[in-house]
Amino acid sequence: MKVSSVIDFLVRDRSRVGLTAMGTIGILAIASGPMQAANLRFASFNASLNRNTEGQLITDLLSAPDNDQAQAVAEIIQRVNPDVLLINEFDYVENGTAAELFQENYLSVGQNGATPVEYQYRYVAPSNTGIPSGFDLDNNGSVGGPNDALGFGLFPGQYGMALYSKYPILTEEIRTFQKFLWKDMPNALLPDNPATPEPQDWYSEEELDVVRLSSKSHWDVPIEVDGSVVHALVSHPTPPVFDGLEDRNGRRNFDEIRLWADYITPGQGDYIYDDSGTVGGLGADKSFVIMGDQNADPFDGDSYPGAIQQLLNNPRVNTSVTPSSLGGVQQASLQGGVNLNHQGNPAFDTADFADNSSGNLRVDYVLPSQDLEIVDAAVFWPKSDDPQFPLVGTFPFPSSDHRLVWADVEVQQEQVSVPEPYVGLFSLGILGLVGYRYRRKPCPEGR
Ligand SMILES: [Ca+2]
Ligand SMILES: [Ca+2]
Ligand SMILES: [Ca+2]
Repeated sequence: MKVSSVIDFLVRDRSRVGLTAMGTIGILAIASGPMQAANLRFASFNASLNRNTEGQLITDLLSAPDNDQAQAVAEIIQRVNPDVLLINEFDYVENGTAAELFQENYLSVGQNGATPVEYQYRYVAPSNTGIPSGFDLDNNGSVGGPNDALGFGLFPGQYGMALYSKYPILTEEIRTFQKFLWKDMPNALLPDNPATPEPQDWYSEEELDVVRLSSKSHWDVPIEVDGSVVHALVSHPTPPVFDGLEDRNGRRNFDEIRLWADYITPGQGDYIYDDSGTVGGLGADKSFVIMGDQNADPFDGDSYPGAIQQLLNNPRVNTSVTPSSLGGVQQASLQGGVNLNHQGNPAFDTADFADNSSGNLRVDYVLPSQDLEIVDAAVFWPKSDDPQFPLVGTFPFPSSDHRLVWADVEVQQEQVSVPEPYVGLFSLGILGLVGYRYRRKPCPEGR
């Protein structure tokens, strides 16, 4: 369209000129306005809402809205009031029934005077836990049971995950990595059977065709925040213990963490395929928050060397603020044992494990991308004289052996960008309006 005809088009009809000009001014005002930021609280909580039999979680959440443990978990969530919340150890139930019941019967009910918290958006998906592999994966001479499942579990979906959000989840763009095979990771740390001379032969060729990397699942869940998108990268790598010299769980834990490290690193994620067959990692310009119980402490415990450093030392991960608590420091001191020999700062601990084995560790993480400024962060672990201390307590725990971890991050609202050809067109619209008014001004209305 020629410039003259554009102006002609704009001035021909006065109402059209008015609307066009108003729209133009409005859009230009947004485009030239200051960048706005939304402050979002992301939280990761291994809430121990798993049960030992299939369906028990439904029974607990449905028929007993006064289940003590679920109430304590709900009150912690209400006291912290996250905008986006990952719950680890939440049994997977088809159609999200358990996640819905937990919202309705617990989160939507003010616990102990706390304000209810409403999540309009939820996501759950199947977990590898408890799915029979058909093989003797733990090499104990028999097939079956939780150790031979695709992920440790007594029934399919035990120890699953649930994601709750106050902001819209872009469901169509979710990627899951439940079925990614461990052997398909380049230079995978596949375990070795020390009794044979061949390397990395704990699993047979036939077993490697079914052995999945993720012990539960890995989800990339894009969340829309006022026009911007933040990818929640959530998972729950297997504990690096409960195995033998072959260290199959420690090695799997390392590679489960590595999947996200490669996923966010430009050029490193090309081998990764999701459950719908799409290949590749996360774009270098994408914002993300990695959340989950990674079952790896930077200094203490039994994880494979460097496991969590794959994320903590990744240049794309923002570690400017480490979530901390006063209660973690106090409990490490009170509980003693191996805690006294730990290298890590107990203020960063997120789990209260037995003090004659691993002791209290930092295993739960909320790790934003570098472009998301961390405004504040903490571990919900009050000191023993705090009125909220009974929510976390000491063993046997009223809620969970893990503590909720949160971080407040600033998400820049997407600047409204007008494609250049349209900027030109809108500018012409204003010129047209000016010209129209200039020409019309001396003339009486209705001529
Ligand atoms: Ca077995
Ligand atoms: Ca061997
Ligand atoms: Ca402890």
